[in-house]
Amino acid sequence: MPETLYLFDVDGTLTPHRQPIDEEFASVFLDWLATKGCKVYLVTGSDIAKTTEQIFPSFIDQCQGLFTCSGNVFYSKGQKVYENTMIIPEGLIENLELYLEQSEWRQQQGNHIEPRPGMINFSTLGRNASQNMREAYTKWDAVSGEREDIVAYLNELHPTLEVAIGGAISVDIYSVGANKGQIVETLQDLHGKDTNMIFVGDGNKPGGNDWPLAQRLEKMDNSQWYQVLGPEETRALIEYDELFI
Ligand code: M1P
Repeated sequence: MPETLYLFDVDGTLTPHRQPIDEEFASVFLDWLATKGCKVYLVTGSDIAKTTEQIFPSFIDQCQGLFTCSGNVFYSKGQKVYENTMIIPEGLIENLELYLEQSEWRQQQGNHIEPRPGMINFSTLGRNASQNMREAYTKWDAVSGEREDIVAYLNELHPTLEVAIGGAISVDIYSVGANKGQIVETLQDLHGKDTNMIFVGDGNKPGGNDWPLAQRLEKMDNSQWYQVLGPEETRALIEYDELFI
């Protein structure tokens, strides 16, 4: 009998963007995991430092593993299993700096270009921004379409890269194929080719950072993906036992 693995994005799916998980939801989730004996993997675009600010250690320990940086780093049983490196194409950093200079968003808060293992995170607002500033930028971006413009700008200049809209204020940049979809091979190596996979994410739409994983699962008979608008919808899927193939 093939195993079923449950895969969850973090920001926007288990937690509000860059916020800790709601304690009551965490308890509902961990009860479900324990009662049903579910094998859970977390799959985030974020890095380990931010993820452990949002998801407490005993929660992570009850999962089978944690993929960070869009699948470019993998942790299991408290150990790092692998970490990919990105070869940064010539001119990319200069192109990002130029975009920043010319951006119409002028309240720039610092830490705009964040290299992570296997990827770069870019934000014209900057990762040092307060929660209020993040919310102001997200509203402005929805009207101005700045992040979609960044994607188009980089796609034009760097065809060897993929650029995805992940969280609320930034884009994630990685080499073609170094996206969340890459975790499928790792999981099949660990659990077998016929493993069933169920994925829940908030970015399962073209251009979103969950989309490559959803697309990869689409090609498998024994898998399913769910798009949510936030942690409340993820909680409802769990409470109403809606996660099945
Ligand atoms: O995991 C989703 C994203 O979460 C954060 O995005 P933002 O700060 O834009 O809300 C970032 O860590 C980003 O890399 C990540 O993809």
